[in-house]
Amino acid sequence: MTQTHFHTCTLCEATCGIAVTVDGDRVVDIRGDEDDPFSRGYICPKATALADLRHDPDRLRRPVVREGGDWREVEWDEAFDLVGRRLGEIRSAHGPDSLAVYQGNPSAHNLGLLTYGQLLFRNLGTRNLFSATSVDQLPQMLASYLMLGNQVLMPVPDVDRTDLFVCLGGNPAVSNGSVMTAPDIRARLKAIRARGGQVVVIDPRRTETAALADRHLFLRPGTDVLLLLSMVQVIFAEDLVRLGRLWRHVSGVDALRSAASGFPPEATAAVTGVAPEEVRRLARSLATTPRAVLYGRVGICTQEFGGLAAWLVLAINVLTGHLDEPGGPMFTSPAVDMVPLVAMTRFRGSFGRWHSRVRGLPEFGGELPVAVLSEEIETPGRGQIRALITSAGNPVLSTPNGARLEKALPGLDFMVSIDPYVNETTRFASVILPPTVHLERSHYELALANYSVRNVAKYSPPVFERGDDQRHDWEICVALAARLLSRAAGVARWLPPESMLDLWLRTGPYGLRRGLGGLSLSRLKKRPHGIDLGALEPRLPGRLGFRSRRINLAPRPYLDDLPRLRGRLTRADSLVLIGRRQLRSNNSWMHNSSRLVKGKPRCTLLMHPDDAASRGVADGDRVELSGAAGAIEVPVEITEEMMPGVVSLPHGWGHARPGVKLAVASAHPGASVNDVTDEHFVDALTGTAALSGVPVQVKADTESRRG
Ligand SMILES: Nc1nc2c(c(=O)[nH]1)N[C@H]1C(S)=C(S)[C@@H](COP(=O)(O)OP(=O)(O)OC[C@H]3O[C@@H](n4cnc5c(=O)[nH]c(N)nc54)[C@H](O)[C@@H]3O)O[C@H]1N2
Ligand SMILES: Nc1nc2c(c(=O)[nH]1)N[C@H]1C(S)=C(S)[C@@H](COP(=O)(O)OP(=O)(O)OC[C@H]3O[C@@H](n4cnc5c(=O)[nH]c(N)nc54)[C@H](O)[C@@H]3O)O[C@H]1N2
Ligand code: SF4
Ligand SMILES: [Mo]
Repeated sequence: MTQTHFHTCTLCEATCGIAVTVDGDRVVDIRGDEDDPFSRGYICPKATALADLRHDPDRLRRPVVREGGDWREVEWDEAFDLVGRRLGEIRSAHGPDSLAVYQGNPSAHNLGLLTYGQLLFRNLGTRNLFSATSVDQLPQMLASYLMLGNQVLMPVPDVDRTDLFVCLGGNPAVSNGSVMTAPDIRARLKAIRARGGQVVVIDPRRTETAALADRHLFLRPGTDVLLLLSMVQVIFAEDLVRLGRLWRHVSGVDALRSAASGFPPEATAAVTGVAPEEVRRLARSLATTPRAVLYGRVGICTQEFGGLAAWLVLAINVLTGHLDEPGGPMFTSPAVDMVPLVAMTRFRGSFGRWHSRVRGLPEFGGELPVAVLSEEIETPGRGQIRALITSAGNPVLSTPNGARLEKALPGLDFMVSIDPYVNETTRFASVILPPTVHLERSHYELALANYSVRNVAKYSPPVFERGDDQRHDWEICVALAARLLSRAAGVARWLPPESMLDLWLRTGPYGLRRGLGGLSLSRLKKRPHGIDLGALEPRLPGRLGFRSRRINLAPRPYLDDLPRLRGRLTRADSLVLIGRRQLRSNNSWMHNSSRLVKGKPRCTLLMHPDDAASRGVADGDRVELSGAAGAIEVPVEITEEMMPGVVSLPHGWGHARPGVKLAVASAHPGASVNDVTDEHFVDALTGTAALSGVPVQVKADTESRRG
């Protein structure tokens, strides 16, 4: 007997509805849920791999303890007691900062980790909290904090109503959109052009999104800040500033004008590669198109001037009057609304409250940049990290100079990983606590519903009930909290995260108290395909975090960072590296699904024909790619889609490492780009890793070519 259940794919931010057909405890089919009002049946090839995750023989189902080179299965309570005892001992002997935490990307979709995970990790009392934020969206959160007064108040492009979508450092046609939850983004981008609007892509590679666009401009990696300053200069010089409805609430206009005045397009074109007339055209069309949005994403964040670039993207949207207007960057009205939930708390944001011990990089939102993790483990002294908890992360493959981290991890006194796999990172753990996987737990998109192009709400119960021998992420976190947090120790019974969700729904904007459908968990459960709560609506100035109800266009930390640009204007790197995402790949952790890795090897270095010719490299050759941190060997694909002087390699590969228990991934290993990226190459303002624009060399590998 087969049965069909409705759920949501969370492998990326698009949150597509899925219909999962099961026979007993097997998945027999996963397809798009035609009745999901948001995704309307759309899925990409990754959704079906959720079945592979469920059935993967390599996946751990019970806790394991490392014994020499081997793993021994233990009972859950034995594992929890061991972890509680060892972490407790280390904390007593060396203080709370001797414990560190790294939280990875899948945490963002995980109700249990967003509730009890946060509760556990944030209350350990350590300053050594790390996450994927500092290899990702940190600069965008900082801009929201410094300019709008709340780090979670990040705007979302209103793609469905815009007439001009300018995409800087994002490739939504492949990533399926980020800080822009929008199932079937390709169709939404095509619709812009179909209604007479325009899509413009600015990217060092002519991407899959560029293929859908009216125009593509090449830009030298890491120079967005100069392009953006020139656009600001033009907007002021040509009298194109239109603050619109929010004019009373905007401060810092003059300071922004003078900050940009020294950067006319003629002064930056040689460095950015964008011609002055293109900069002017871009600034004018953004300023004069009534419904327009400048969208910046991971490419503008993970680079040397990520902080400044994220500031200027938001500032330009304000200057041109598009922020919080239909077709512009807007704010959501989600059923569980993070903005008021965090407004009165520390989660509203913080910056530079403390600095990392060894290198002095700043805290942001209670976390330190992960680029300092290795040195904080290696460097003796007070506050040295001696124990590490990783949760839903794989920093050996996903953070700069992973090779150094991989050498540092064995030096820890203790490490515990909450993760279903023995992978490149967790193989160093003393104990691995494997949670249930996606289809085995309930789902509500607590965080990402705040960054969605429509207001939507959806709850899915688990497709499969967890086995008695399994634990959810939240149960693991609760068990550890009971052993590690004194305040928590007295609490005998914990409520499941659903209870918190229900409370938030009921007290939220659509909850019982305010009428309007009276949303609650039980009402949501009756609508298994989800509920559409309508298009985005103007939310400012009400949501601004500053008591003054102001948007600050010129926060001090940015102005103080500008002098650093002088060095950039005079530097010329001969060859720089950028990343690349691929439709069948999901960061580092879905390569154990045969259906996603089959076909040609994908961990290839893209290179422009001129760069290849000058190095004597032919298509398909294996080359040595080296940077400050180290060297790897990869095959080359020669293509004119690359800007000359720029090469591109995807991240998340490099599975041929001893001890990794991923049979399929290890047979399609690729090499890790983060063995080449440099942990010292960061945005000095924010500490965000500069994974783009990394200076590299490529050498023809004559040995392997012969072989
Ligand atoms: N060079 C370069 N490096 C990059 C990037 C880049 O563009 N270029 N991108 C960066 C970005 S944007 C990100 S977000 C990071 C991602 O970096 P990470 O978050 O560190 O890495 P992931 O590959 O997402 O690893 C996810 C881990 O979570 C586990 N996992 C999956 N689901 C669950 C779950 O439900 N519960 C638990 N407990 N564990 C689970 C998986 O087995 C895997 O070990 O990589 C960054 N690194
Ligand atoms: N299929 C798939 N989808 C994913 C993921 C995945 O691994 N695979 N990862 C998910 C995650 S964790 C995230 S954070 C999102 C990210 O979503 P996006 O931000 O859309 O990510 P990318 O596809 O990496 O796009 C970044 C773009 O920036 C360009 N770029 C690089 N350097 C620069 C620069 O200096 N300036 C400019 N202007 N552009 C530059 C790159 O060429 C690339 O086209 O994707 C998510 N979706
Ligand atoms: S685009 Fe693909 S990976 Fe992303 S949520 Fe939809 S089906 Fe899942
Ligand atoms: Mo990410």
